[in-house]
Amino acid sequence: MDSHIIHVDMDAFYAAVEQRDNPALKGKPVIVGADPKGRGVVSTCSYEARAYGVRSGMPISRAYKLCPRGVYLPVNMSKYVEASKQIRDIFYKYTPIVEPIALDEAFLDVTHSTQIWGNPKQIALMIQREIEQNTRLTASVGISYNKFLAKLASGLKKPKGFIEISRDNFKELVWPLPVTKVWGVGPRTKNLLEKLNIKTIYDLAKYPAEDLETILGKRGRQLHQLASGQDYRSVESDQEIKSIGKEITFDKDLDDIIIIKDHFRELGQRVGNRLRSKKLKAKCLSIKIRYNDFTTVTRSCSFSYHLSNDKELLDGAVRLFIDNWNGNPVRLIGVSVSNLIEVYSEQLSLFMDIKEDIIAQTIDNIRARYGYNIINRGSITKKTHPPEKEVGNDSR
Ligand code: TTP
Ligand code: MG
Repeated sequence: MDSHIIHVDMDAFYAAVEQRDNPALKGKPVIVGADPKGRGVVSTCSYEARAYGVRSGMPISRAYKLCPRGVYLPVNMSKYVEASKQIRDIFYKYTPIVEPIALDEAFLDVTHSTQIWGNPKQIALMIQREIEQNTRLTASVGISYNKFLAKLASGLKKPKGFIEISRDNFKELVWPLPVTKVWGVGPRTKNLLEKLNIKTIYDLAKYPAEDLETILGKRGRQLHQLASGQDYRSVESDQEIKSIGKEITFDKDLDDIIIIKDHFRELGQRVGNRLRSKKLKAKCLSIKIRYNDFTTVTRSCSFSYHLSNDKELLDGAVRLFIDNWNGNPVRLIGVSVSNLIEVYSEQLSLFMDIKEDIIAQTIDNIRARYGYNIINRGSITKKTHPPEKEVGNDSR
């Protein structure tokens, strides 16, 4: 039996909250983010501002050039968190299996809710209406039989989108879309695929999976599966900590691979330390690279079992970096882990690296007693000191 997955994503979230709270802003280009005279970026903007070409993540100075008459507002996080709580309460009314992805976005598995609430479309409609009634904000929803397609569906017709991708309309709706709509296809992969004459999701689905694997490795096969409408990831309903991450913004942009790799190892180690202090293990590792032009890529890999030792985390982070760096100067990097379990609930795996677990635990014990910088792994060559602008928290 197919799963029934709903993906909900609020429309122009921060900007919509600001417009709701100040009706004078309705219908105006509203840009939420850093000071327009400073070096920061746009967090988001209203659809009216998007008509001027303003986008999330763009340097705010550029947004100001594109839309000088816009209303520029600072981020007011507590208001967005409040709205986020309200929408999550609505989700949990319809299913316990909710995977929040961001403040304004979540996956819901409603497969077992249909007996009480009606078919998935009816449930999605109720959720969409209830969000609007309770928060006076609008959401777009996507309904499908897996996560990839549900998310794709919610983004197809924003704002206030309501689209179901079924097995019947999959080819008609999905195949004509550009490959960049497939999870994990950023500008670099897009260029690579273009050289193979793959422009649409249809082109990707029709390309032999074996050839894609030869060219792109394991990811090639995964992309092929997604393009064929297959995605076997389940909605992870963990209400505990969802991810642990550390980031660092460099004082000067870096392009020396050895130094950047060292920073990845350092972050990997810090993430490992945090993970173990919370008695957690992780199955998914992600890195973030923000280039000097502010384009940002995130890449992830999954381990075959849950782990928390530094070696695999830092080796994995460095591997992901080497595989994905385009050689341009880097402004910020990050390492995070997700898909977490508590250690006591873990099934012992035959493949677990016990030796590395013991090393990591020993290092933690020494650090807990004598301070973080007293000891380091031999693989880190740079003079170790805590990154000056390290940020990052556990997120739920
Ligand atoms: P998104 O859902 O990506 O964007 P959005 O809700 O503003 O607009 P859309 O209608 O296209 O969904 O992100 C949700 C919020 O997260 C967004 O309102 C602001 C914040 N955000 C940032 O702070 N920086 C970013 O780079 C992005 C993409 C989002
Ligand atoms: Mg959104």
